[in-house]
Amino acid sequence: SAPRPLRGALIGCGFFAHNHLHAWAQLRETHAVEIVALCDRDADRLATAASAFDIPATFADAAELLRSVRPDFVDIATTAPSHRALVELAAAHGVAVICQKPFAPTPADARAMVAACAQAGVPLMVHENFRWQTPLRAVREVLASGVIGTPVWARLSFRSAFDVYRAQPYLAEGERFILEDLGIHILDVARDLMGEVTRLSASTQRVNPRIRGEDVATVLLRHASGATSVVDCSYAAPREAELFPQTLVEIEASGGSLRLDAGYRLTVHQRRLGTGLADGRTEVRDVSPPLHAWAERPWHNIQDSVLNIQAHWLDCLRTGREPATSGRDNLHTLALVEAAYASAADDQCAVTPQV
Ligand code: NAD
Ligand code: 89Y
Repeated sequence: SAPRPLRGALIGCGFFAHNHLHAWAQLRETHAVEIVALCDRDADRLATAASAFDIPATFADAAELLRSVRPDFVDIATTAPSHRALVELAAAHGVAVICQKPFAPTPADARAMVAACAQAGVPLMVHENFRWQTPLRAVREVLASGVIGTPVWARLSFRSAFDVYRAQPYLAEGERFILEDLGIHILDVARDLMGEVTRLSASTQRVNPRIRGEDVATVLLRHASGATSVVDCSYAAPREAELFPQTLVEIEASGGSLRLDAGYRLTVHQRRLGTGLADGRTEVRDVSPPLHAWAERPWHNIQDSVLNIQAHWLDCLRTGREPATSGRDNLHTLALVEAAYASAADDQCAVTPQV
């Protein structure tokens, strides 16, 4: 028989939350989920989301929502300063939690949030969705299949001049910008593909004079496996073709290499071993993300990953599995962000990430 629908409530009905709501609506039939209530302190945003998604139960206060609705889980789509109070509130009500990235403004907050959920025995997932992008999942599958052997070197590159400040004006205002907002995703993907990081060094720049934080970051990572990778991101990279929001990937391995190029083109090259021949086998595939009915280019790659991570959350809630990007897991990604800022502040000294 069909499982009982899981009842979710969404807190924070701003710019990005509409993607969460579209994805929850798409998962309604396939994954038995229903968003039963919404919360935002801003009455206009609350009313807009309630009417667009036909969700009549609305609250200005998250505590009141939790008391009266008693959902199975909350999906927190607010910005980082509010995360700790909201996650701890959900834990105090014994409610499972999804929390948007960046999980917390400080490592101490993040640890406290993980501890609060562990003590309450509630699942906690950080909405760290980039590793759920269809093209990056394809890269991961190639590595897991072993066809190119053991990775020794990687480059993950996100370079753009897309005007992210229009929809997200707060990105121009913070002392920290690209590492905390976007680099956090690319560092998480580096962990996912290449394993944990033992040392890193970073250099940052601010090119756009109208923002406060850094908009260019270049990070050199040493992985526990002995592999090296370079994570580079920029929102000050005007190019003939705007690639937002594509992450380009190059990986060299013991038995071949792969490249995820612009336009979601994946090239996998296997070296021919033992034959004395220089040539090998090369396969080129289109690994474009699907364009869901509610999605729009160029955001569709990110929007599809929202659907994928939310489907993963529902599978985990039903089976009791820990989500891939649990709060505990995300402490490692946050440690890379902190280490990168520390290294950049100290003129690229090498830093060991501290979880
Ligand atoms: P936003 O400012 O547009 O929306 C946040 C909303 O939360 C606002 O409407 C605000 O009123 C509400 N809010 C804040 N504190 C609240 C509280 N205590 N109770 C109730 N409502 C509260 O922000 P956004 O651009 O939608 O970003 C939200 C988060 O999503 C950010 O952390 C951002 O980094 C993240 N984000 C993630 C991705 C991704 O791909 N994972 C993409 C874009 C944004
Ligand atoms: O906030 C950011 C994110 O998480 O993905 C892209 C973005 O919207 C702008 O950098």
